[in-house]
Amino acid sequence: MIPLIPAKVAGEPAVILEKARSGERLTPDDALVLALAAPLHDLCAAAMEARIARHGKNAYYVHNVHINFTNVCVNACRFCAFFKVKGAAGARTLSVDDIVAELAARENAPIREIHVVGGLNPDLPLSYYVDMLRAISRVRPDAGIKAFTAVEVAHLADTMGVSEFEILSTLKEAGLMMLPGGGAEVFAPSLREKLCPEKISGERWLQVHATAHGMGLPTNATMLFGHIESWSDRVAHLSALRDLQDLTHGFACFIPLAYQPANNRLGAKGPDGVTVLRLIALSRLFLDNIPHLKAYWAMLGIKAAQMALWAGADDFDGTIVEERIGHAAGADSPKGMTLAQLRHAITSAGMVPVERTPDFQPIG
Ligand code: V47
Repeated sequence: MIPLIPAKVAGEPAVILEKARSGERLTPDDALVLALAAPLHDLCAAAMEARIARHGKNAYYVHNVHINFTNVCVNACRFCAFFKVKGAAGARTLSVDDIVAELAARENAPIREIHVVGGLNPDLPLSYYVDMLRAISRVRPDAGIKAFTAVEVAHLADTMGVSEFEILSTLKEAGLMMLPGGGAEVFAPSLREKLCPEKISGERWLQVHATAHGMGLPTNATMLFGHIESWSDRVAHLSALRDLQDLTHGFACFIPLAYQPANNRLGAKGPDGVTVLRLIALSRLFLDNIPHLKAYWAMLGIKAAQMALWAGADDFDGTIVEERIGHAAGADSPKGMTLAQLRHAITSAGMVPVERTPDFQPIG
């Protein structure tokens, strides 16, 4: 059942969709009306027009690997099934040599992006991160390194007693190309209290991204959805991203992350297919200043991700060898895809596969 729209945001979905079509910016109240009351087909059709105007039928993808260098984390987020307490069974931290060996094992693959994120492991000094970046740059000079969420950057700043600017400058100097969008979750403080009470606030997450943008480091942005948040919380999150983007223009891509419910302490159930499409479409219409919108197949599943390409998404992420965070929480997608499988998923959805770099430059 579609929830009732609060009287203060009551408006005509058709009028609001017309407003979007004419290029007028949607207000958060407009977005809430669309989320709650626009017919799914109309919402997706308008988002599709916006997507076609920006990207035609291109669906971008990247040949990438994921390196999760440590699962040890002091944050213990309730939705996370990936983290381990230090010393617990299954806790593991890769050495820089392990990472080099992992990349060397794929030396013939024309990888363009190395996606690196880890838990907040207090035993790892800043020098470990710097050595890692230098080593990756040395063994894969042809790939861009997208590494370390704002949460990790803030953690390093706190443990080193220096500013986030200093941490980012050091990492950039060592080869960091851009920041991934993880750790944003949902910005609403009352939800963070329940989801991830130990994690940095939404304001601080935004501040780290603003700092990165100011230094010429592009970043992505995520939102974890389909757990205990409401449409108002989702719209407020999108609104905070749009406001920052107006100031910095540094976000390359928005990535709605579909919550996976297994093996964690949160116990909510994850989004259904209609919620996925509504959120993708709404994001395309509302985030008029963020160029790309990702259908992250690892969390959505390949079929829903293909559908998302028809609801406004233009990016299919990558080969992702291998995804661990969603799979620890029960994602039933493959852990990685070959380039041929990835291209096939895109072409069979009726889109045109375009290979890209981490910062969304088309290749070839
Ligand atoms: O920050 C944790 C999320 C994120 C669960 O920037 C979960 O290109 C679903 O941010 N169900 C990490 N999600 C992944 C991420 C990402 C992935 C791909 C590309 C990019 C990019 C960024 O995963 C975490 C958290 O929000 N997460 N647990 C879960 N149970």
